[in-house]
Amino acid sequence: MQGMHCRKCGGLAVINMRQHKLALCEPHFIEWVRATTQRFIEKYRMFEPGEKVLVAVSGGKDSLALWDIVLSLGYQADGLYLGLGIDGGLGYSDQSRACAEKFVRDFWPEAKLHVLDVKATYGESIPQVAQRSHRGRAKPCSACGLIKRHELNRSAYELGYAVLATGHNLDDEAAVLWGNTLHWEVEFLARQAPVLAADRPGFARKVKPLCRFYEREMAAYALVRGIDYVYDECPYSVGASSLSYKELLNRMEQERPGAKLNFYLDFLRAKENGLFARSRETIDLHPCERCGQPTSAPGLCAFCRLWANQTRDHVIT
Ligand code: Q46
Ligand code: ZN
Ligand code: ZN
Repeated sequence: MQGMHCRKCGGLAVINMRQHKLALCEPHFIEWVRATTQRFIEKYRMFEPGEKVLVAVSGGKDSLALWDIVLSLGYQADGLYLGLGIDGGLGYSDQSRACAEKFVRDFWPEAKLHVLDVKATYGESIPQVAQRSHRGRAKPCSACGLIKRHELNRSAYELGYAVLATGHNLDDEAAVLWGNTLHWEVEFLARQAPVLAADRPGFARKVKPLCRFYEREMAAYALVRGIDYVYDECPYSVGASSLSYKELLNRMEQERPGAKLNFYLDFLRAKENGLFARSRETIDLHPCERCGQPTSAPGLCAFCRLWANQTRDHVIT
């Protein structure tokens, strides 16, 4: 960053965003991130002042940055931490929870951090349930993804939040898009968007306010704000195909700044112009007989089948 100057004030720049041809100093970068997020919230009609937002907080940089940005913009936002019970020898889940708790204490003590521990609720941690179900022979990721989606949905519903916000950044979204395109997962492509309308009345709308920010922009934001976050990735993410997709997209970005952003934005534009419009209609979703969340399976949804013999005796705090 040596020699770079802030475009707004001429001070020393802390970040140079080649794709935007924009270098900014610390205060102007913070201001730019917040104003840009506000613009995305409005553009995609994510939420409005007065709507209660629940931020899914993992303890990583993106979700903590998201929570910080949304609160600094004046929205009413609380956090939800899902305890997955993942250790990996490093105490990954414990560390993540400690970062989330420290963030609230240090920055926004008036905000509420809800905590839902999977093992305390259902009797088994994610690695344990994955082990006994057919879903997790090699890695618990597919059971984990299913459980996280279901429990975030349920929590937002039971706690009365209209909006559920997640910290997916552009690198995440572009990698998912790449994977879905590579395998022509038309139904997934049809559902990939910055905003997903509520599945049913009473359920939360799902939003991704950071979906147009590069991962390095969010890392820089967390750094300049002094947010402590868990640096380690989940131990099960090693070897995930999404990581190799990210590397590939980074190589493209290196050669052509903005390539990643254009890949994602062109996709959104194609969707706006009607691509996949018909495939959405053909997905037959109905409420699960046990939990009421939408499913395409007859009877119980995949989540409820996973815990078919378990009873739930614990609520979200
Ligand atoms: S799915 Fe898999 Fe992640 Fe769950 S087990 Fe870890 S890597 S946390 S995004
Ligand atoms: Zn400046
Ligand atoms: Zn169900």
